[in-house]
Amino acid sequence: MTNIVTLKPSPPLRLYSAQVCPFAHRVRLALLEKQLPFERTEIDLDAMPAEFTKISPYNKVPLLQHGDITVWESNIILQYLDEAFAQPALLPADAGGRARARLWMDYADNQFLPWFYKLLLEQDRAKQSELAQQLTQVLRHMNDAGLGHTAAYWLGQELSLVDLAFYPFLERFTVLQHYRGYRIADDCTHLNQWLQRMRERPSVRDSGESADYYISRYAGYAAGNPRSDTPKQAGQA
Ligand SMILES: N[C@@H](CCC(=O)N[C@@H](CS)C(=O)NCC(=O)O)C(=O)O
Repeated sequence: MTNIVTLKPSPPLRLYSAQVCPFAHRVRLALLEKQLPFERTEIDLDAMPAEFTKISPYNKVPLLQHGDITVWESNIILQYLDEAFAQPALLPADAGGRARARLWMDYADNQFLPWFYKLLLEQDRAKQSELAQQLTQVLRHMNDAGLGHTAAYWLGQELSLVDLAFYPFLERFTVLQHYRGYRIADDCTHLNQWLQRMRERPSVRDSGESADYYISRYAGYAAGNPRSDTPKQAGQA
């Protein structure tokens, strides 16, 4: 007897995004890595349309709609996509590995990116130099504990959600270099090699922007006037 399996077509994916936003960039990367077709609505962060604020509980991008499911918060969207679309898997199969991945994703949001925003927003030269040192300590931890023992990516030979949670911010370090003279230390060898490896991925090439784009879009941040609440909150953390 033949078993007949009926495959239900997946409803379309719609991503509300903003090109400049590193959190939305995470989600675009995940969709590209999983080769999922999606419709994209670009949101003007300075003039959010009512159609978006009606469905967005925090009035922030990214927000994903998948049929009648709405998901927001970039790291939650990444995990949703990995569970809803199994291949290629972007989280380890075992509970310990998944916990490790989630701890690094939490580190990206709560330990790493506040320093990026603090340094970018700070106007006082002496404080900038202290913040640069603190950021370097965080990067050294990522270099040693995150990447020091792996062959290619954060969790091993395969790309994972952890790589996608960190990468968009590292792509925007060009802004720290331009406005604050900050460079990732040469002796963060693993981090620099990982960055190079990420830049070679088609998903990164297809979703990224030029240094000039970021430098112009982040000029207000560097002058201490971010357009979004997140950098202000991170800067106060
Ligand atoms: N924790 C959120 C942060 C998202 C976020 O801050 N998005 C910014 C753009 S990068 C935004 O939509 N800001 C609009 C506002 O604050 O008015 C996530 O991970 O998705």
